[in-house]
Formats: sequence, C-alpha cells, structure tokens
Amino acid sequence: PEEYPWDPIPEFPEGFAWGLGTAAYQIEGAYNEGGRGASIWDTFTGANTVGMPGAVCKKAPCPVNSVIAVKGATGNVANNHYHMYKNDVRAMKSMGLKWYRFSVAWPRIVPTGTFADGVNQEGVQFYHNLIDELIAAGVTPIITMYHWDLPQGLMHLDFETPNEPCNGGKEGWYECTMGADGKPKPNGLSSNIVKEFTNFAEFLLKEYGSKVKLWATFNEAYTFTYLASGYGKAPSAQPYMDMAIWPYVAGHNVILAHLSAVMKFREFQKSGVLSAEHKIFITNNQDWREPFSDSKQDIAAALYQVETQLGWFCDPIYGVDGVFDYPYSMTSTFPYMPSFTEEEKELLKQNRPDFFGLNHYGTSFIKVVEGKSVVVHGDLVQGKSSWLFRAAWGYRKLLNWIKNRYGQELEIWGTEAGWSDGAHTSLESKEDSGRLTYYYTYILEMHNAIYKDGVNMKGFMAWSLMDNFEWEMGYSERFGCLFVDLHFGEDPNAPTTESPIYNAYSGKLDGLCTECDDPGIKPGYAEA
Ligand code: GBH
Repeated sequence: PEEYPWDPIPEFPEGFAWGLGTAAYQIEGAYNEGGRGASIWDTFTGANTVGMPGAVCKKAPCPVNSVIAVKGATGNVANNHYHMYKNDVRAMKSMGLKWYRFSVAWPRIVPTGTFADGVNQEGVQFYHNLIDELIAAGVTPIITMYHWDLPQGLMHLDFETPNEPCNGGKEGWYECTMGADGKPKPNGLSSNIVKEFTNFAEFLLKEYGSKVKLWATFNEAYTFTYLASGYGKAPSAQPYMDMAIWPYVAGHNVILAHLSAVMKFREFQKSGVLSAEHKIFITNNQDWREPFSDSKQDIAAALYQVETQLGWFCDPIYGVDGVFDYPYSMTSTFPYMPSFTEEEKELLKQNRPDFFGLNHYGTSFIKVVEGKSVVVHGDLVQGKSSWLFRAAWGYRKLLNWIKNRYGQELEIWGTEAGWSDGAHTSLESKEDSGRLTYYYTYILEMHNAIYKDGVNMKGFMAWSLMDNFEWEMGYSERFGCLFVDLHFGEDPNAPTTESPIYNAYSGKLDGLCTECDDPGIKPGYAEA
C-alpha cells in the first residue's frame, strides 16, 4: 500500500546489512583546512582555492566552471562534518545505526593528486578518527574510494580548445592519445590517471584495511563520466564536451582504474595485507526504465537505456555469459567506443568484484515517438528532484534484471536509494512523510525480490544520513533521514544558496542525543 496504515515489514535474511550513506564533498566542509588540496568540485562551485595544493590557478580571480543550478552553493562548509564527525557518529549511535557508507576525499589524502608529491597526514588521521569513532559506536564502516571529488591537480582545465583534451598529461578521467584515425584512445592500464588512482587505493587499503573490510572503488561511474561531460552540471575538463566521444573515454579509464584497484586488492589478499573477509566492489547506478506500452519499439528502447547505462559499466566488470566487454549494442554502433585488449578482458574476468553495488532511486517510462526515445512519467509521484519518480515495483524489476544478466550467485548490495523533499517551511522534511512511504514501499519490493524472485541481496544503504550538499542542486533538495536546519532561525523562505549552518539536532533528533554536550560541541551550535 502507498499510504498508512502499514503492515509491519516482514523479516529479512539474517545478517542483512541496513545502513545509511554520505559522500565526502557533500558533508565534510573544511575545504581549505587540514592540508586538503583543491578538488574539481571546489573549482566548479567557485570556491577560492588560491594557494591550495593542486589549485587550478594561483592568482585570484580564478576561472569558475560553475553552471551550478543553485548559484553560489558550495561544499565549503556543508555539514561541517570534518569538525563535527563526533556529533554525527553520536547521532548514528542514537538512532541505532549499524552500517555506514562514506567516501574518502582524495585531495584530503593526496593534496595534489600526484602520490609522489606526498600524503597529507592530517587528512589520513581524520579518517582514522572517524573510523575509530564509528567502530566504537558499533557502526560498521564501508568506504567508497571515489565519490566524484577528483584532486584538481589531476585535471587541467582547458577552456581554449573545445573538445580536445587529448593532448597528453593531466586530463583526469579524459586522459588519452589521439589515434591516427582521429579517435582518442585511452592510455590503458599504465595511464597516469589509472596509476594515480591505484596509488591512492593502495594507500587506503594499507592504511585502513585492518579496520575496514568493505570497499567500493567508485560511486556511479555513469554519473561522473556521462553526466559530467556534456551538460555543465558537474565538473569536467571543459564545461561542455562532445557527448559522442568523451564520456566513453572517461568511462574506459574508470573501468581500468577500478580493475587496477581490484588487482591490488587481490594481491593484498594473497600476501596477507588483507584477508578473505575483505570484500571489494563498485557501485553503479540505474533507475528503472519501463516500456510505456507493450509495443516492441517501447520495449526495445527501455531495455536499450538500461543496457547502455548500467550495462556499459557492468558488462565489462561482471561479465555476461563469460564475456567481459562492453555491450554489443554499444560496440557495434557507438562511433567512439574504446575497446579493451584481450589481456584487459582476461584481467577483468580474473578480477571480478565480490559484490554488485547498486544505487537506485526511481522509475520512468520510455516511449518511442517518431523514432525517438522519450521519457515520460505517467502518474508516478515525484520527489523534489526533477528526475525522481517513486515506483517501488521498478526497484524489483531492476533487481531481477541484474540477477538475470550477471547471475544469481552475485551478491547485490543496495548502496543508495532515497527520496528528496525541499520544504524549508513545512514539516514535510522533518516528518519524512514522502520518505517514509518511499522506504516502506521500496523495502517491501526488495523483500519480494529476495523471497519471491530469488534475488541475492545482502544489504541496503539508504541515502542519506542527513540533508547535505546536493551537487548541482546545492542545498535545495533534501535527501536526509536526519533533518538539517539550513537556516538557523533566519528567514525560512530565503533561497538556500550559502553553505548552511549545521544544526542536525533541531529536527527529529531532539531529545535523542543526550551525550552531545561536550565543551565546544553544543547541540544546535551556531558558530560553524
Ligand atoms: C546519487 O546519484 C549520488 O550518488 C549522491 O551523491 C546524490 O546525493 C544522490 O544521488 C541524490 O541525487 O538532472 O536529469 O541529468 C543518483 C543518480 C544521477 C540522479 C544524476 C540525478 C541527474 C539527472 N543521479 N541525475 S538529470
């Protein structure tokens, strides 16, 4: 049922992991503190990074790549988690949280992005403190190595030569060499970006591996390659790039960087640095695409969308019928699709991750109109986000799609799912009415997928622990299971563009957190 009264949630398999997630840039703040280097999101949001390691320019005013929807919003302060992590962990404890998925800010660990330039001990220590605090609170950490905040030092911005990042050197995920055929070729496993990511991954595993067993290489390869390349919604080498070329160059580098990190992981398991209990995976994302009608055209178009998004990254990584390569629908028709060498395909096969990490939010319908695939939403209920439509049955269908394509034995971990609201004035965000309906219905369909369809699902991390910096939407969309007062007594109708003053304790947590009165950490503190 979509509305109250609700029946109790049926029992889930023993040991099923229930948790919440966040990402570094969305919550940490302290962007220029503790030796952190500049990230591409600092540049994109227009933060002043002058003097920071890896900064894009040394002299203000710096070029701003920001086409951000909510102008002026940054992660400079965000939830101030860097300073407030103890409070945040207390909040987790007080709600009985058992699992927590967070990401490590690469530029906090490697400020310039280039490992040989040195590691920032203060940043390294921060994550030790956080992990220790979590473990002491009975919360099991899951680390995502990369949730979009690339060190700016690894990606030169180029506004002068549109669509030509292929010029050697530091081009972030766009690194390539121009082929004689005029097509850019990613530089393979030995490319600079793959090596730097591997150095970073290796460092994390050695440093935190004794405390953290679950590791994800990347969050949503599709989002930060495809959506970042052409729409100006996220940082890339240039604001707008040729969508027929660059997403696929970036995607290829990401898959090889993932592969290389998994190879390191397996090597560490063999040599005893890590154990067999350590698990590695990658999180990819897909919303369900339902054919609008039962016409063959609509069915084909809907399947095509799923295959060219989720399949793009998951076919090479998990394999389909023993073949570890891009979907045929892409290699046969995409003009700039890079290809894997035979050796790379073999390595992908030998280094299959332990789990399938899935971020899934909503559903829409696909309809073919005059030969074009069009997205429509029927009467599905919409969240605050333009793209988010609630349909729990879509989650079940997607879980089945994954099971059928990559095999029933592969464990699926839901690494994100969530519902946005944006009401600053109404109680909606605090009372979580839409969010409760969302999670209730999605959890029931997940239960159906497990018990009726035999989907091998082992965990579910809701997004997010608390309202936070929602990327190009700034603070205008709230995904938090914890309400954060973004206004702190100021005009509640004012548009939220500034970094918020963090006050998670003004919402539902009131009264729950009895131990948060350490000197300097006051509930509802005002001086962020
Ligand atoms: C997740 O991505 C992210 O991992 C997380 O950091 C984020 O906070 C959360 O979603 C909520 O957004 O405007 O039509 O181009 C979810 C997948 C992919 C959904 C990009 C929004 C933009 C669609 N996201 N997409 S559109």
